[in-house]
Amino acid sequence: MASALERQDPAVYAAVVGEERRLREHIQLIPSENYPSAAVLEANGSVMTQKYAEGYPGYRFYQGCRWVDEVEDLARRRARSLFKAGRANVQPHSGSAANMAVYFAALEPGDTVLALDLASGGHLTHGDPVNFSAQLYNFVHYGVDPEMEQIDFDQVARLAREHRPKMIVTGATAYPRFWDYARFKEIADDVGAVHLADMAHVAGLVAGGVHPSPVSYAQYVTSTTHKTLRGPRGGLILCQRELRAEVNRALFPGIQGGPLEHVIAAKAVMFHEAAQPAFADYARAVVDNCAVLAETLLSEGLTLVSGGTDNHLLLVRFPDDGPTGRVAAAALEEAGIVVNKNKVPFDTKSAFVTSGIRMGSPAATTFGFRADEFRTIGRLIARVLRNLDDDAVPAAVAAEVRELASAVAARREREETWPSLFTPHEAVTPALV
Ligand code: DSN
Repeated sequence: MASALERQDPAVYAAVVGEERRLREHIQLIPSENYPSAAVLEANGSVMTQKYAEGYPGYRFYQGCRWVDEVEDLARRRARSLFKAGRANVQPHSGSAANMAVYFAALEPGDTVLALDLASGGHLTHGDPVNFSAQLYNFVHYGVDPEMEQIDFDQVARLAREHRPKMIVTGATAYPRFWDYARFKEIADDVGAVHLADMAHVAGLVAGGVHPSPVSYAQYVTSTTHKTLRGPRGGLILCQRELRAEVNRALFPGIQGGPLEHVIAAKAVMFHEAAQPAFADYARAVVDNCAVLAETLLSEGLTLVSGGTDNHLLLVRFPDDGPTGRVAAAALEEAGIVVNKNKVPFDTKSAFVTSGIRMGSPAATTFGFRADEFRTIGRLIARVLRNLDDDAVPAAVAAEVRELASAVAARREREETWPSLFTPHEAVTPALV
């Protein structure tokens, strides 16, 4: 029996099936993506999408909220317990909304904020000129030092003393090293700033105990829920108990209307999964696999920003006379290896071109790739990058990638690895086969 979607809307159905194939046949190395479990997907696709529930559990503007209250409360409690946080708000639709709510709660327009610059790995919402954050607040940026390509704490301290920011923001979208949150707290305390730790990239590593937690060093912690945490797309705010009322008000009614209760249900499932001992094994494997990928790329002669990685991601820097990130990422996609072009510290090329590519291990580790296979992936990447002028190479590598991915998927299914992932429509819809 064909699915409702297949019968009713073949065009959308075909796109979904195409995406499922891409997710099974290509190697996903974009470090901000992951494969959520089948249970997370089920909650995300549930009837909870239907309900208007403006407000918070127990204080809603609509009747009929018994079950969405239940699920949102569960999500909040699980988030607090997972990260040992004072309070949790699970309503942000995205990381961007989570950051905006914290800015609205803690700052006045025009206030000064100190954050990591985009070329050093900072997020758009950390004061990139094209983003609302830079338009509403006076962002000053710290960066990495040119030698080590790691956070330059002397610069952070100097800029903090010079500009007396009201807030210091930590966290990045492309920084391959640990965050020393304690050191940032010292600097923030020295100048009377509050500390917002945006742990979007490393939240799953924090939950799994393989990256320091910012929670006791920051008044506010924001995150997305779909990266290393492996949940549905969305955002999260954690804060100290006494800051809760302002944060909640800033998000709703300040920024958002009705919460996405289906996504909140899926977040609740994800928080439960992330609290399991097996998730800590997953987080450890993510870091170990990324280290293997880094070692392999280095041994193949590539240059990595900061010389390597402590976490789930790495950045390849191309020399001035080498390929651009745009060309390299496109060639790798043709070879079935999905990465993204990315600026590297002190990059002179635009964000559309770039001198680097970013990749990481969270999604491929969930899919079932192990250390040896990450070594193979590293070699395949190097082969593509060494032969950008040879049109035959991407297709040859793509065939190897398909074979490798299919062997890994078969092993995953045979061993029933936790958690179970999506079942492709081909497997449940005989009409398609
Ligand atoms: N765009 C996101 C990323 O890929 O890292 C930033 O959160």
